Amino acid sequence: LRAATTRNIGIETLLAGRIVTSEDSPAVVLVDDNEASSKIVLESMDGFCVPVVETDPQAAFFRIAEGGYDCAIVSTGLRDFDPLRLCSQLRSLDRTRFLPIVLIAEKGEDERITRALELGVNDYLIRPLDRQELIARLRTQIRRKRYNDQLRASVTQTIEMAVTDGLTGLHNRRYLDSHLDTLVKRAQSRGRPLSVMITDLDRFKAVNDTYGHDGGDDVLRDFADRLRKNVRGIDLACRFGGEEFVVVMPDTDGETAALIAERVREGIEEAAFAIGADQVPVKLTVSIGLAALGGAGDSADKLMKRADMALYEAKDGGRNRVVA
Ligand code: GH3
Ligand code: MG
Ligand code: MG
Ligand code: MG
Repeated sequence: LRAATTRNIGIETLLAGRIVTSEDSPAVVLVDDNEASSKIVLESMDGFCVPVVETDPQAAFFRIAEGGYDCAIVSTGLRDFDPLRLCSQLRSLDRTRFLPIVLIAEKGEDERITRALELGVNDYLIRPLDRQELIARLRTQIRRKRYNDQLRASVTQTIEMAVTDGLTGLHNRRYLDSHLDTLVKRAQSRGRPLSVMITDLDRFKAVNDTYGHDGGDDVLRDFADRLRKNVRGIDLACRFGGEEFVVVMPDTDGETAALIAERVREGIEEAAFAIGADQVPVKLTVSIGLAALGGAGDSADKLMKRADMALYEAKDGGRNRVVA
């Protein structure tokens, strides 16, 4: 019990960024500055889990904010700090917004309990503690928290899948459609440049005809990787469809975009795409259409149309070229 109350319990695991929790050993923080009362809580929880004890609410806040905990137990007995302030701090931080908080209050603290519940405290117990009840309530909170965590993770995953191209891992057209407008309006309102490039592989049908659809897929994956390496983190690269890709480049004027596009074109011309298990080297070229955002009357739609027209000109002019 004494070892459990030292503040550094589990800090290595915490710093390693992965507190591994299982149904049998939940990660719980007990915030209580009174040795006698925290001892009672710890004893009540013996066999269920070994909480980390924080006597200082601010230190508790920073520890909990690191993440990885299943539940916080906050005692109202804290001398120099309003425990409700800690609760509201935890509720206002993204990382701890959904952390279950269980309040342990004294008899006659009804008003405080009501306020705590209004602040988003999940449950409370009144001293003297009943061991069975304490564990039952914690177990319910922790189970619900883990279920919600999984639910949130799977919703996030579903959303990611819906806006990701399965073949290349780049964003898909749906993602572009829902973000281009925003990027354009942001650039306009800030008076910043923005450029768009559309790339289309030359004679790609011949790759499919010669090496099969799987061979074509290998090339598309490889091309996407090369494209990704040639653009910045803030650029939005996506697979527009088939063998067409679009890169939206915020804060990039037409001149700079032309340099980037030329770098991409040259890189593809010099590259050998490896197809299949035998890594058969295949040479390919790419045509690129460019457009830069114009004045106030311009729009995402017009911008894309100009880039598409430029791409058409690049094809028409003999392929393997950049047209702005
Ligand atoms: P160009 O653009 O130079 O005019 O010639 P192209 O042969 O590339 O012409 P086009 O754009 O008409 O053909 C694109 C081909 O890309 C047709 C289609 O079979 C192929 N394609 C589209 N999506 C995929 C895909 O996901 N995988 C593979 N392997 N091929 C695809
Ligand atoms: Mg095409
Ligand atoms: Mg085409
Ligand atoms: Mg093509």
